[in-house]
Amino acid sequence: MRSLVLISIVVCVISSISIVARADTGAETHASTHAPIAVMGDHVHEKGEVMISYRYMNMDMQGSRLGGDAISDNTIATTIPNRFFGTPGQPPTLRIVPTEMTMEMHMFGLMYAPNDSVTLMAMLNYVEKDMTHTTYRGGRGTNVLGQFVTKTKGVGDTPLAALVTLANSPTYKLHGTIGISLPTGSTTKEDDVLTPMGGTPTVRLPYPMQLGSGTFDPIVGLTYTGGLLSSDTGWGYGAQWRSLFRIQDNDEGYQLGDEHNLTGWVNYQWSPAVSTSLRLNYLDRGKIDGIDSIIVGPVQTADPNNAGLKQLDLGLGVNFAGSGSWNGHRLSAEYLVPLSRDTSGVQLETDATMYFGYQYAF
Ligand SMILES: [Cu+2]
Repeated sequence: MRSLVLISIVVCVISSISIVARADTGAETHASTHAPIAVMGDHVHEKGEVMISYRYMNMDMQGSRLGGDAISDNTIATTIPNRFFGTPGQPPTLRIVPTEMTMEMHMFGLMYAPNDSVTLMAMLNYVEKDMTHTTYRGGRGTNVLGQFVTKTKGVGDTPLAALVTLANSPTYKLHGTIGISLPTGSTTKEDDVLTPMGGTPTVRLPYPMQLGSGTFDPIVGLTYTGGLLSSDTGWGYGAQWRSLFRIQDNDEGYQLGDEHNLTGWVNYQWSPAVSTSLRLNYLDRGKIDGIDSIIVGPVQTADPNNAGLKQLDLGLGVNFAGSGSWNGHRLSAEYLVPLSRDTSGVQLETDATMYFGYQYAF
């Protein structure tokens, strides 16, 4: 994770030097006209314009949390009840404790504006997840039997959206988002686990390790950008509301929780080629409704109640916009750290999320 941040910083610095060196040819694109890179569907295009983009995300989670407080692995293993206790072979408490998770996502985006008031966008996501666990020996006590890692990778869900311009004045812009997330991500991924009795069966992995929702999920949102829209240096700002609704159960018998995202940012454009940003992001994710009867185990992630989350993140970002022969090219990075987290039940906690993006409009 640390090396990734360093690599990103180095790439950004090198690119900024090359882009700034070309800036004297007269910039047509401005660094601050886009939101920080982790904000999706933040801008619209003019008639006939196409944009391709690639974003990389790395989310790092370590240690667990119950509500607003950290909880130790030993406490989970000895005190948190196992909802499956009573079925054969299930211990009374959660004897398998996730200790760490990394989620990486490669996002390939396409935007196209058939006219000046509508921009269409699609995103193809490739997801890789791995989760490390500690298995405690038998039904009680704090003796550790061993550790194991489960891994999944593949295509995630595919959002399609139309961004509709509602206002386009010299001082601010406003557009609405309406779309749908297609269930292209798997909900039936399996891997080997280590049980408290020492078995290593192949099982369907718990909810956070699956790649998609299994449902068609409507997306709605509203994005406002203001301040600096044409001058070379100065402040800009923006805000976005975006919600993803779950309106049906998937084939496995459950639906993931709705996701509501509210974010606001300010950015300062140092030159047409470079801007930096500060952002607050609030995520409210509901708990899972229903249950996949195949997902059973003495582990927090197998309980649909351990899925709701309210989290406030602070994001630091940088945007570079090319000019001259690099006009239309953008390079961006954003680093998010949580300011507050409140989980429903026991969950791994997010420690940091890194985004890196490249965009090219023509
Ligand atoms: Cu675009």
